[in-house]
Amino acid sequence: MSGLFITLEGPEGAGKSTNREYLAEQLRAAGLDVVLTREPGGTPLAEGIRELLLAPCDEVMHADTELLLVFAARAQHLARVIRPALERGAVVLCDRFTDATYAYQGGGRGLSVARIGALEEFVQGDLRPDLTLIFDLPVEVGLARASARGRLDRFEQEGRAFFDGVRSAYLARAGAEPQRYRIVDAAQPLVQVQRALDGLLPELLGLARG
Ligand code: T5A
Repeated sequence: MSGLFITLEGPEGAGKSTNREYLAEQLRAAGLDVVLTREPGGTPLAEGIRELLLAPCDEVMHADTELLLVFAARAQHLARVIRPALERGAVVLCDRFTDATYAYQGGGRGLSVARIGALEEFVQGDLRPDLTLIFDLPVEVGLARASARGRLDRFEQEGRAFFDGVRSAYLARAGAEPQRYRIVDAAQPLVQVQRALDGLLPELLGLARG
């Protein structure tokens, strides 16, 4: 596939949604075909699965159910959006992908890396992001930002230990494969976060132009 697959990751309230628009604008301004999308979601069917995953629910969702729903949404998203875009040579900018599964279902829920890896292989084959930007910030700062928006979703209602596990899993993955990850300090004021993204642009443009 000739396109470029970039994913944006990080804990709750890290600013991924805010900054994905900014990054997409910069890449489009440089003349690139950019597909901006998100997980869970990205197609009508996968957005339906997202609603199931995020809606607070009286019945406790089993961790395996959650894992399978995440990958069911991903299979649909890959087939309908990500693979076709990469095949035509576009830059796919995706707000969360499988690193979020390792962080939330792995680091947060405690599911094993082997279990997640088996589904990753099944659903994605050898497709992995070319580059992943992790928006990192202290758990309490991200949760305060998310809470300020009002009603909390099913994940945002989790406790501190869950989010500590999420953040640690992201940082461990970045540490284990530094060539694929770039860490952005997301606790800074927005204007500084965007300056940091500007600093990454030459690398992104270089990768996109091959
Ligand atoms: N999930 C997802 C899994 O469990 N497994 C998986 O495999 C996948 C793919 C998705 C949920 O699904 C889980 C993880 C998630 O819990 P989501 O809505 O995509 O949910 O993800 P969230 O992290 O919940 O999205 P948020 O909107 O909370 O976080 P963002 O997108 O990182 O943050 P953003 O941009 O919305 O900003 C949050 C607030 O902070 C402000 C913004 O204005 C906004 O109000 N803000 C800043 N304020 C000060 N300084 C800055 N630098 C700021 N940047 C943003």
